[in-house]
Amino acid sequence: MLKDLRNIGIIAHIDAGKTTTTERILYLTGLTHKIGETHNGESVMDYLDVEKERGITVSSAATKCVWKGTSINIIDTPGHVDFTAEVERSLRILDGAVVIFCAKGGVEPQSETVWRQADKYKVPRMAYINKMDAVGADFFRVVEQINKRLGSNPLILTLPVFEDDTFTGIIDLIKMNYQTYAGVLGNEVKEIAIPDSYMEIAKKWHDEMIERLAETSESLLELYYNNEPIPTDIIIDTIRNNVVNSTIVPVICGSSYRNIGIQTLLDSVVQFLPSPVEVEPARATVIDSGETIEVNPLDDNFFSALIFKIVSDRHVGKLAFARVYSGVIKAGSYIYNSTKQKKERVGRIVKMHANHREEVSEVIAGDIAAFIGLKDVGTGDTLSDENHALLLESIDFPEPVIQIAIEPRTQSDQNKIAEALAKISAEDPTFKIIYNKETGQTLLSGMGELHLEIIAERLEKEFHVDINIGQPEVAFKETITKSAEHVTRYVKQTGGKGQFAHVVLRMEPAEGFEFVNKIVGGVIPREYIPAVESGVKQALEEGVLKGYPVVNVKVTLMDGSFHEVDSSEMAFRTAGMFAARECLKKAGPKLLEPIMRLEVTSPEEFTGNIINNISNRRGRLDSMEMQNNTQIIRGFVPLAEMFGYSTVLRSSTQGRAGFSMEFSHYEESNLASAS
Ligand SMILES: Nc1nc2c(ncn2[C@@H]2O[C@H](COP(=O)(O)OP(=O)(O)OP(=O)(O)O)[C@@H](O)[C@H]2O)c(=O)[nH]1
Ligand SMILES: [Mg+2]
Repeated sequence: MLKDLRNIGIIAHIDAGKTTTTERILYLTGLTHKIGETHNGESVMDYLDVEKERGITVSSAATKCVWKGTSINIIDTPGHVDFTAEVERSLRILDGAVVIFCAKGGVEPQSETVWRQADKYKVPRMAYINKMDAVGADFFRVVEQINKRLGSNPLILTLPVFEDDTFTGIIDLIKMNYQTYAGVLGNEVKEIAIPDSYMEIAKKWHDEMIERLAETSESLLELYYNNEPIPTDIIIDTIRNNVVNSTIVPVICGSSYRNIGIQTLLDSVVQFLPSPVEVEPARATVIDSGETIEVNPLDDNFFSALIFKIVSDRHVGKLAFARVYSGVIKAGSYIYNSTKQKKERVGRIVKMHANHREEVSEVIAGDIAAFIGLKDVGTGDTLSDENHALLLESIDFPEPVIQIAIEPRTQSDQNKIAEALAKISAEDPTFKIIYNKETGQTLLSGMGELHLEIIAERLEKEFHVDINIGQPEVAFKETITKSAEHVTRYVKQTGGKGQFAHVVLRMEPAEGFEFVNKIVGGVIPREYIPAVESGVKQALEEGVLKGYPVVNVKVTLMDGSFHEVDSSEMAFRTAGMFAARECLKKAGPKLLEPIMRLEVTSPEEFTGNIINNISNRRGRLDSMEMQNNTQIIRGFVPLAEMFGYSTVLRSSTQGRAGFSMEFSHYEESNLASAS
């Protein structure tokens, strides 16, 4: 039954305990028999070698478990900013999220980022305040930050209990009891009476919970006014309705490391987060009519699914992870990839349990599975019925901002490298490869230094290629500031068959890239138009200023002519390329550079120093705020100025300030010249 299914993501800043929590879930739902800790490199969710070595998650991992009769698909995501795309793709296809906060660190900049990502995809969510066992844990402070900094409406459902300063369990404000844990790794929940010393605070927060819920439900309000007991299922239903509409964020707490609170977390996922039938239906465009429709997860519907992740597996080849939005797909059947406009066969279908697979014969609407056997498939592709070809909304990925040059050490590495890079880039949409024909170098661009470091490490360890790696550099881009036109006549008569192509292009500033064909009356035959577009795209790969990729242009093919004998696709591609390059020169080309959002936390005494330093780095201040004697300084800085910042900040503040930085946007560069 679809109502007994949950598709959820675990999202948070780095080290909040996402993987630790997921490991506990696997243990309690009987999928693993021992718990693997991330810091020992034994987690089953962090199964890549680089993850085990570093104790961090770099790639989202999916797993499926069953809790009290409800199936839960869980995606554990990475917290580091460099892997934000992993969060993006997961949130795009999930129905709910558990946002984890560290009881000590509270709402960190990256917590805000993942929160906004969840807002963007309207993902209903609940909050789990983890690490209640840690020194300095402060439950109520984090709740307040969830309210103030995230602008959301937290509703406390559990309270932490400490015995002799040790975190021992939680008070369930719905059941009004005290839960402690016994048995092997906390697998038994003991539900006992609330300790006397906690009775008053428990009552206070129970009443507050009921009052707040009464504001949102008439049936609950009526019982409340008449002083009648309120049945648990009415409380639960009311919370769930609020969660689905994102009007309330239930907050629970625990310590995953100490195995406290996980059962309540699982109960909450089942009780409060929506099933695939309770969320807003997905929207898709019907290819034939261009009309937008809602896709409902009914099994007798036509088939549609979105590919959200590609993993190349040593044994089975490409694994394409899909969320099925409607219909059913059986192993061995044909699908239509409406993004690539290709028919392909789904050989086998598997359900993932971290790195272990279970083969299934079919997958139904609302569920998540991985397909084996698709060849030409990429992240963001829609699969559908050929007779009802649909396009689901794809996934947005941020642009890479940092690049490094790599060189193979030997000729044999040269051959291996291209294949390895192709595999990595098929998995990772934020990783781009540019071959520089002149220098023979390969430029890898990605989201940050850690991202590229990990790719280089995978090349050496997983693919056994020896490479020399250059220093990280900023990935600039180019754009234009005004419109321009150019006429190119590409004519060559050198004996034999000549070449002829004549195009008139217009280029203007735009959002993203757009190619418009305004040719009428067949002055350029239809079959040559894609060749012109491909020539234009080729020209845009290297801008006319410094050879950086050109973005944000609209190119219109206005006019042209052809020759019965001498015209060819090749000639039109070349003409398109020439014309686009000339347009670029005339259209006021400008360099764009990545601007980062910076947040520095520091003791107040260093504020002046830090602000000066930001402005010396061509940065601008955005806001300042005091929080518990800590100054928080937020601003925007060009990435090009930020290499080595951590050392400077450390030495100028005696190591007492910290910072975080993430990509914000590209901006016109006022650098005289970029390297
Ligand atoms: N004291 C304490 N430590 C915890 C708790 N939960 C997790 N940790 C520790 O915090 C560290 C990070 O935990 P992970 O589960 O790897 O964190 P994560 O959120 O998956 O991190 P990334 O995937 O790298 O973003 C590990 O050393 C954990 O053992 C907890 O409840 N209490
Ligand atoms: Mg992790």
